Amino acid sequence: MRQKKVLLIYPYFYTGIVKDQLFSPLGISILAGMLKQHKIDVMKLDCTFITFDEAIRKAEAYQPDITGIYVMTTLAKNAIELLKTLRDVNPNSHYVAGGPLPSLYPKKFAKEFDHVFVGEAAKSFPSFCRDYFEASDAGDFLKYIQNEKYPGLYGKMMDLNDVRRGYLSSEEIDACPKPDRSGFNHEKYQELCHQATGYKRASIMMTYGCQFSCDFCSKPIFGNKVRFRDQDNIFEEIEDICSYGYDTLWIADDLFTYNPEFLKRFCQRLIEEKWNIKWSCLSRVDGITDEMVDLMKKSGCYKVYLGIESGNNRILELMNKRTTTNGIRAGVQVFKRHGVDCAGFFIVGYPGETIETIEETLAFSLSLDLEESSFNVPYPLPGSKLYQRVSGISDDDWTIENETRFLYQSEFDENWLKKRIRETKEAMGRSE
Ligand code: B12
Ligand code: SF4
Repeated sequence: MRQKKVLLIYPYFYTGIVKDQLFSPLGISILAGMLKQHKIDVMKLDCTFITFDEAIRKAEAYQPDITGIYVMTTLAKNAIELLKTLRDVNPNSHYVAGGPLPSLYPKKFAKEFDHVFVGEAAKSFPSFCRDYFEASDAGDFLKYIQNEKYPGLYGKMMDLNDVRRGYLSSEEIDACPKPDRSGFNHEKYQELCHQATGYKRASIMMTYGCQFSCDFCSKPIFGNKVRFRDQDNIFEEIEDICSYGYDTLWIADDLFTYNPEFLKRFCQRLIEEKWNIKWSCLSRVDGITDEMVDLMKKSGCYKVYLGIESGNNRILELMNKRTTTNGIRAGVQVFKRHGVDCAGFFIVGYPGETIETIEETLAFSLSLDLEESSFNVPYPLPGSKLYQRVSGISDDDWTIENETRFLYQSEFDENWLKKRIRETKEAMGRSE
């Protein structure tokens, strides 16, 4: 009998706009690692450096029995276009959607796809593929599917209330094999990143989930429950990443620096085992101590990306950030004292802001003496509280990439904001 095959697609086509934030797709690598463990033939189709037509040709040549497509906000259009064309060229494949957007809108995606996976799918999707392939009658398997066996599985004939959303426990996460990073165009990823930053960075996740509830944030996959990976597993994965020629890690966790014990163990191991790699991460500004940052720096941390958001306490409260401007300043100073570069993310033009609070944010950003700042208008991400408050957003609007453009009717003038952002960035350049 012909070996059954799964195709996993990451439907992003490189636009040339982003230079330093390109990473090979981690979600489908995790699924592929697990599928291989089940002895299933799998191909990852990363569209980043190929064209739409090439993607279709590769998918057609592979003739998969199941085709899984990752979808997040900005990739929905590409995903649907690929799906429509693939249904013509590979009509017998079973089409499945997963990732942040289908997790938020399973009903909508189930209209287009044969099945949808909501949330973390590292265990459930590969089990579904295995059981589908092993079933003596695939049609019956789908007809009488026991969705409680596959957490997150949803199909249009199912009741959404029956979807059992799965969050893996730390033990389950650790039991997964390492992500399968083979076959990506690592040379191109490294070349572009090196040109832009001097580093060859790969992304990795060590902790899952975030317990905070910021007003603008959406956490459709990993939710609020924080889980930590076993550090032996993490270091095995780092070894694998280095074997592809990467010299730097971008830790994509929402709250990597939030647990001092976990952070300390990670840094100490990097130092003791002389890994000699660089790393950067996202971080909050609260709970940061000199002892922590000293270890971070000594272990190779060169930069942190901080969600600062605003320079006004009322707006920080409105955003439910649970920080204050004094706390932010203190946190930034700790990083700077130890020579860790700071990049700050700011949101300007939040519903409830005034021209004065925007000006305060811009002035605050300058006063912090950050190495890098990025200013965005609020993006009402589906799944966030902000999204529920603003209206008039259509899916077609989500084609933005690093643009200062409101996706809803705002009282603030985009051109004025663009000008003030440009001026602030120029002033930042002058002070360097
Ligand atoms: C790394 C990252 C990026 C990288 C992406 C590079 C890359 N190739 O991965 C960069 C920095 C470029 C980026 C940019 C943006 N990002 Co981003 N990013 C992340 C981040 C921090 C980690 C992603 C990751 O690797 N996760 C780890 C893997 C294991 O998780 P995963 O991919 O979700 O996969 C799991 C499931 O989704 C599922 N799954 C995944 N694929 C598939 C496929 C199938 C078939 C199935 C069944 C299941 C399945 O199984 C996996 C294992 O459980 C997430 C936040 C987060 N914590 O996940 C945000 C996140 C995905 N990004 C987000 C956003 C909004 C953006 C931007 C639009 C931001 C902006 N304003 O510019 C841009 C858009 C970029 C673009 N190209 O279109 C949102 C998406 C929200 C949404 N509702 O869609 C997230 C969730 C952050 C957030 N909370 O707001 N991002
Ligand atoms: S913005 Fe950061 S801290 Fe706030 S809820 Fe989202 S991931 Fe958590």
